[in-house]
Amino acid sequence: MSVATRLVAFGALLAVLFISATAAGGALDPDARGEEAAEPMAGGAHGGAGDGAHDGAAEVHGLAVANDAGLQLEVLTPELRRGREQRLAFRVLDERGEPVRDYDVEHERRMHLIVVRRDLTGFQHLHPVLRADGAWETDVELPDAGSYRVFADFSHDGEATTLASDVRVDGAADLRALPEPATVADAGDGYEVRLDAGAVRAGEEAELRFTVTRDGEPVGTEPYLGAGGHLVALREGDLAFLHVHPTDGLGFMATFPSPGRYRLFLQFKHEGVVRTAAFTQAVGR
Ligand SMILES: [Cu+2]
Repeated sequence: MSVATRLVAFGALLAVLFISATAAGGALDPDARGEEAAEPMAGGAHGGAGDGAHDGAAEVHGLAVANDAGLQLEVLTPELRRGREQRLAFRVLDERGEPVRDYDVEHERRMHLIVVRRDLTGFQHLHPVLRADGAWETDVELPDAGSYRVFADFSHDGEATTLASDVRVDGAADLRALPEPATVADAGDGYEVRLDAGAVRAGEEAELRFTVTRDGEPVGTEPYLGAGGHLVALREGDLAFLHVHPTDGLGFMATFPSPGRYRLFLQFKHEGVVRTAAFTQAVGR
């Protein structure tokens, strides 16, 4: 075969492949099928999600901007300036592209917004307000430049969901290495938090227990968001967001999905003020 002939033959083959791919795509596209044909696939997808829910706390969240249920996080202010208070706005769109307006109350709020820079510094936990147009907004001040991850943690139709996206803060970012694992963290104003986690292994449920002192004296913390405190755990590298379950006091059950390092942000309330202590947790095999 001459080169030209081969090219023609190859072109014809490509055309055939393209047509069959298009046909297959059409067959798989739910919009191109009748309601009946689409049903088994939708059922299968839901079955998968249901199985995932039974996997327990090892599931990771916060890696995607959209989920299987068709919900999508849209940040309306993807670019912010540093060092000044400004408006951060976002919305959650449903499968039809309409803003979700009906949220379930979880941990006393309908929306929890976690903001943290990509190097796991600058953690903030905010409670935005739902506007009449279906967007959420909150004031935020980001003192340092860099790329920030924003996690919208909420429940809709009885399903807890964490969607995430990024916002940029212009300027030269002074990115920092993750601090070494430690069992004591400074929470400011003389508050110190101690972590007792024992040996934590990937895939095994672990109890994380915190105790708070101020100037060396034990502190009895006040309820915060319907529990003894609030804990956010993020994985180093991809900032996967772990769901943790409060037990009693400042105790939490968490399952770390993989070996490596995680940053724990414990929030507690004392004398009406919410404080944050951050720990690096090493998770073994
Ligand atoms: Cu919250």
